[in-house]
Amino acid sequence: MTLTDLNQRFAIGNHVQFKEITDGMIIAEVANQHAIANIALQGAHIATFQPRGEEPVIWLSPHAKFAQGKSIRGGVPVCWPWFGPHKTDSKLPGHGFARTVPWEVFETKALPDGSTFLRFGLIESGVTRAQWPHPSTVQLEVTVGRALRVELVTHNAGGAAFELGEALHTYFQISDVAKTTIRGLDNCAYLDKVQDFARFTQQDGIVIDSEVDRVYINTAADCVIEDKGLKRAIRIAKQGSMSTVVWNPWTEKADKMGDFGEEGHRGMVCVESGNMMDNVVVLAPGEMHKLVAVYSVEKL
Ligand code: TA6
Repeated sequence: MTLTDLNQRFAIGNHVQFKEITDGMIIAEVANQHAIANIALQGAHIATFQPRGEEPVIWLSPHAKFAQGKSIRGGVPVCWPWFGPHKTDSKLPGHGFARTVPWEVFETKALPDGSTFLRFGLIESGVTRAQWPHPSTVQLEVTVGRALRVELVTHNAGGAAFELGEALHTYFQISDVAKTTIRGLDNCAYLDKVQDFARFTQQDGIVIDSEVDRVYINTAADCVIEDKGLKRAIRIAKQGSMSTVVWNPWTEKADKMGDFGEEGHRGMVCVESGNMMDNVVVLAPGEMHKLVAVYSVEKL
């Protein structure tokens, strides 16, 4: 669909407009009384979200590359239909292919409370089918309001069950890691990627003073990012998710990745709602699975 077609069919006054940025990348610009947001059609990737009168809630690297087939550093990358490395084929992309392939717009709607609803669907192709032979659909439903609600909906359209790994790999903007504590995972078991996935149990809040890369399992709990610098807390509420990943690459890893910017890792933390490792989802034929995350700001 061309940019003109997109705007003819799905633009909503000055609430939703589609723009081409670089390299043929198209984004949906969303602006309403509650918030502003930008969503790239590639990967249905929410790149920014900022409630009016607040600092941005979602972090986007100043060095994020908006290029065809490349993952965008920051925002809400959709990890699907697997999380982390592919189980058997190391040549396949980490975190699945969904975030780097084209998605299409199915629906946009101005809601009665002034929020904006958008629904996207992954466009199947030879590229996706070669990596994922299971007949299935995946859609992302986004509601931009005072809070940001994201729903990742998978449907097994085939005749055989498949195993699904997934996550909303969300980067949150913070004042500084030294002023931030992540709460909600006390007494929760986790696998520590930094220590070869050894298993531990979380005691108290999570303070980040080195690389943190942990998969918390069997938890449906909300998380709260307490940011003393911005005097705010970001609440991450979720449904249909039994795993939470907490990640900060710290200096060495961030420098190696090359798209965090100078000390960029200090201004972000990933708290990712998903289902992976012990919590992968087995979807029976005809079954649908919904992963929901809602991001909201509270005063500290
Ligand atoms: O979610 C944490 C993680 O799995 C880290 O281990 C690191 O690989 C991160 O994802 C970033 O992955 P990406 O492919 O987006 O660079």
